[in-house]
Amino acid sequence: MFEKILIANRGEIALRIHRACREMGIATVAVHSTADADAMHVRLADESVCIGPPSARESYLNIPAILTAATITGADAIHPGIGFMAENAQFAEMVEEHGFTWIGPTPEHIRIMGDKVTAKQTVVGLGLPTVPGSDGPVGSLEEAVEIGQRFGFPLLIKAAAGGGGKGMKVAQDVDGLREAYQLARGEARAAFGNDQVYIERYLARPRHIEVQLLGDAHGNVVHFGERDCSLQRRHQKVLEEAPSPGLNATQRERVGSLAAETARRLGYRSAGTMEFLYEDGEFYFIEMNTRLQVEHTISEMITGIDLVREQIRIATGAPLGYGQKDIRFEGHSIQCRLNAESSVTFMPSPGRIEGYHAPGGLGVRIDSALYDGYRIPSNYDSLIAKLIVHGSTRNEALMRLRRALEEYVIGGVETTLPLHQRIIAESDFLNGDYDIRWLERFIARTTG
Ligand code: MV4
Repeated sequence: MFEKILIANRGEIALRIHRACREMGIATVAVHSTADADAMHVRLADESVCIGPPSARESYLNIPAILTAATITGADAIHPGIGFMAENAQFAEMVEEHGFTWIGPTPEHIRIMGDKVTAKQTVVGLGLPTVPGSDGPVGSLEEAVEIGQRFGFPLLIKAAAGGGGKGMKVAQDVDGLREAYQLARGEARAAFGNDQVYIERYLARPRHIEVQLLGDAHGNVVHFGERDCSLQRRHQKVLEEAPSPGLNATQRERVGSLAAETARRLGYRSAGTMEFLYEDGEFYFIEMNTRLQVEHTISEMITGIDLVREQIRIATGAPLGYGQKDIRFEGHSIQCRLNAESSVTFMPSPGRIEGYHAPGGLGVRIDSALYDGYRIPSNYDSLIAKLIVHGSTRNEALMRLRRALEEYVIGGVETTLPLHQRIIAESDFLNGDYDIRWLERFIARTTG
């Protein structure tokens, strides 16, 4: 087992990883920017190293500084957390070249899934259903028009280097396609330095269903069920739940085993997530995330398994030690992401926390690095806390969520807490009747 892990991240996820390390008797090294000198992830870690100025590019993305911090502290392994270095294949390689263990998937798997065209071609080859469309990159306008004639409209043009919704353009007809094709390529070139695009049939009202996976270095893969992440605003997830209220037991079993079987054929190692769109009873793979995710928590709540501990064990070469049949699914879990931003305009609201009371009690979990007096820097993501509830049924989880949201006090900054209160009062949400369009429509309808 590792004796010391460097956590190359900040905020709630750095704390989350620290907690798993602490339970396993592993010492932790925090890295931080000058803006985070007083951060909770630095306070709790056994050691800390300042790796640069506030700008993420010069600190949390600063490869030489992170590797130097690992060297001088004598860390055995590096956990990248979420974002920053987590899906950087070159960094994963450098970590290993410098003699540290990378707690994550192989650089090869990170690379394959980082290119959405290669990812799609790879999983199609392994038998996963995907959205009908181009078989690969679409290199010319003529080719795009030919696909339009073959598949019909509406179509969606996506950037190969995209993901997370960046660089997508909808086309309603051939004229729209000509325009969207050029626009999409231009935007992709500007955003990613790669103007490769591909085309899919546009699904109008799907749900976003993703499956949590874990693979070990011995070819074993298990899944931890699905999460419904349809409630998003501008491609940022807002509220997630597991299991999905939109699937029955047969559909649930189908998407779970499809994902696990594909990951097994890939030889996938570590934590990963396969994302699907679900419409009219069909699942379509869209992307795979080769990292831990912010919403891994709700899969932990319904299975009782610590996914970060498992990631660490797997990185040592240990086998999973259990199979799919050993994973027991119990109850329902919901996560609300609390951001330091206005719940009406969504403008960021950094500043000092004045007055902090976190809810607790049965079935309530808070993953947050907040404390009273903490100053939220303006340099990073606005996620400040995750409120996670668990209940034996969806109704029990909702009952606890309503109570916990009422109890939560985060003073001094604006947060999205009121948005969550409004969402969970809606009958569509209570009925589990929503898709990827629902939240933006709800916000438009209720805030004008
Ligand atoms: C789609 C789609 C409709 N049809 N693909 C958005 C982010 C990226 N991961 C994939 N995305 C979508 N791909 C086809 N063929 C609609 C979306 C989409 C979306 C997906 C999941 C959750 C929220 C979303 C919001 C807008 C668009």
